Amino acid sequence: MPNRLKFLWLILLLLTGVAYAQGPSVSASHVWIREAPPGVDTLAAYLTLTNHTGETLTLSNVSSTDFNSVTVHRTLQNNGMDSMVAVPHLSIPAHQSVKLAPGGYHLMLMQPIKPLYDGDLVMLTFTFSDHSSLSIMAPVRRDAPQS
Ligand SMILES: [Cu+2]
Repeated sequence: MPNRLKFLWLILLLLTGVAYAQGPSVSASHVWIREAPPGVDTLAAYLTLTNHTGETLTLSNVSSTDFNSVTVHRTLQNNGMDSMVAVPHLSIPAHQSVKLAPGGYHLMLMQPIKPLYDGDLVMLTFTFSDHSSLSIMAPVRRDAPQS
C-alpha cells in the first residue's frame, strides 16, 4: 500500500475512533467513491451504515461540499437491464447495518465542484431521523477495495 494511502486510512481510522468516543447513533465503514471515467460528472459512493440505537433510523439527508447534489439510489436489475431509482428514505433497522455496495444501494454524487481523482478525499455529511449527523472522509479510488 503506498504511503499516501496509509496516511489516508489512518485519518479515516482516527475519525471513526473519535465518532465512536462520542457514541454516535450511526457509524460508517467500508467507505469509498469510484473515480468517474473522463467526461462523466456523476460518481457513485459506497459504504456500510450501522445503526447503534434501539430504534429504526431513516437517512434524511446526505450532502457534500464537493458536489452540488447527493442522493441515495438503488440499482435494479430487470431482465438483464440495469436501472436506478431514487431512495428518498433509506431505513436502517435497530442494531443493524445497511450496505451501499456496487449493484445495490449507492450514493449518487452529482456535479462535482472540481475534478476528483484516485487518492482524493471527499467529505460526506449524513443526517438521520433522530437529528444526529455524521461526517466522514471518503477516499476516491479507481478500483474497488478488496474486502
Ligand atoms: Cu445511481
